[in-house]
Amino acid sequence: MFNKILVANRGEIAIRVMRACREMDIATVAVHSEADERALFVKYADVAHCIGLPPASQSYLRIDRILDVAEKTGAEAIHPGYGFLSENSEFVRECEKMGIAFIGPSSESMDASGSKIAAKKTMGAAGVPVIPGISGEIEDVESTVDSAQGLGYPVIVKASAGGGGIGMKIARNDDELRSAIHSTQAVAKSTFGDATIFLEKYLLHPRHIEFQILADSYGNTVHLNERECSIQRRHQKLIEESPSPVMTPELREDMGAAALRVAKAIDYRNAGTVEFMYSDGDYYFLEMNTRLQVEHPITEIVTGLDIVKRQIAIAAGDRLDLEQEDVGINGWAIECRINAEDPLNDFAPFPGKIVRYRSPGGPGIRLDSGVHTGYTISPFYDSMISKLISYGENRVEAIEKMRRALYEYIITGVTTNIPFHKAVLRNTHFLDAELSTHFIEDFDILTQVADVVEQDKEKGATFASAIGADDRKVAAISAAVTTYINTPVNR
Ligand code: MV4
Repeated sequence: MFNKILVANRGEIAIRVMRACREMDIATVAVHSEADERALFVKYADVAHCIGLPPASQSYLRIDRILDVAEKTGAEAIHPGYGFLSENSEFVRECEKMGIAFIGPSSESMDASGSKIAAKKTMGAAGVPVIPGISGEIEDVESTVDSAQGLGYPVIVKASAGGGGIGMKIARNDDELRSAIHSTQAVAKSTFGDATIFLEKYLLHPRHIEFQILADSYGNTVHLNERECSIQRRHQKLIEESPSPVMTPELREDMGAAALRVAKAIDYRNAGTVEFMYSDGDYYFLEMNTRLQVEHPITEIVTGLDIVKRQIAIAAGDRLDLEQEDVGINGWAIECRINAEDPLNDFAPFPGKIVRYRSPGGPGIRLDSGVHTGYTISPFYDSMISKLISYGENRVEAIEKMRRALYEYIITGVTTNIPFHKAVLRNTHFLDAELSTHFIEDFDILTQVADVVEQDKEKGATFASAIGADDRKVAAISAAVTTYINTPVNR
């Protein structure tokens, strides 16, 4: 096992990884920018090194400086977290050159999932359902328009080198398709330096369902069931849950087997996620995420497995002492991403100083965060404050616990999306698990967010009124919102 690990990330995920290290008696090295000098993850680490200026391009993305620190401190392995360098195959190759273990897949597996067209071809050949489409070289627009008619409108044009929906365009007829091809090619060229595009039949109301995978270096691969991540906004997930409300044991076995074929097709090692779109009983491979994901805690809760510890053990060459039949599902977990952003102002980021901070707790609550009273949320990085996770015996109990926790959570000084989560957690379509990637627009959630803000104000329940008050006052305010919290989930 490793003696020392460098964590090439910041915030809550850096702390999450270092917690696993501490339990495994592994020393930790933090690297940080000048903006994070006083951050919690820097204090949590055994040693910390500043690697540059606040913009990520001058610190968290500097492969040379991170590897310098690894060498200087004698770190034997690097955990990349998510974002930043976590899916950068050049970084993996540089680690390999220096004899430092990268806690993740090989650079080859990473590259194999980089090109969407190539990945789709590989997965189709491995017997994994893919969305019907056209993925030859698209050169002649008119012949492409002809073949799109065979597919049937609407179609979606995507960039092969793309991700996160960048450049994607939907077309409902020939004219729209002609302009979509040109526009996606232009965006793909300017964003990724690669104008290669492909076409797919556009699914109208898909759900986003993903499978967590663990694979060791000896060909042992298991999946840790699914997460449903349909509630998102501009490809930014906001609420995830595990298991998925649409899952049946048969579908899980089928999709789980497909996810394992995906992992095997690219000789995958370590933790990864296979994303699918699901619509009316059919599912299709979307992409493979070759990293630990933000929403991994809900899987940890329902499976009882520590994914980060498993990642470290796999990277150290341990065997996965786990068979598929050992992986169970115990209860239900929901994650709400708490962001410093204003849902009523187009979800604009709201960086600033947290004046008052009181975290929720009690039975069925896990909070992964890297902030505290007096902490300043920097405009240089993403606006996530914490991940609030609730769990119970079933979905109803997980919802009740989440509602309670959302009303216990006090964050003042910055605007947060807590009212958004309160609105969703009482929306009847959410309660009925009627989810899709268009959930927010389809069910007019933003109007309900405005209602929540208004009602909380009327009841004095926003907690803003509790600034400077003692905890007894806070408790009294809590009591004022029990009506909301106790609205029956089963109607
Ligand atoms: C789609 C789709 C519907 N039909 N492809 C968005 C991110 C990119 N990786 C793929 N995406 C989509 N591809 C077809 N053929 C709808 C989306 C999509 C989406 C997918 C997963 C999670 C959230 C999403 C939000 C909007 C659109």
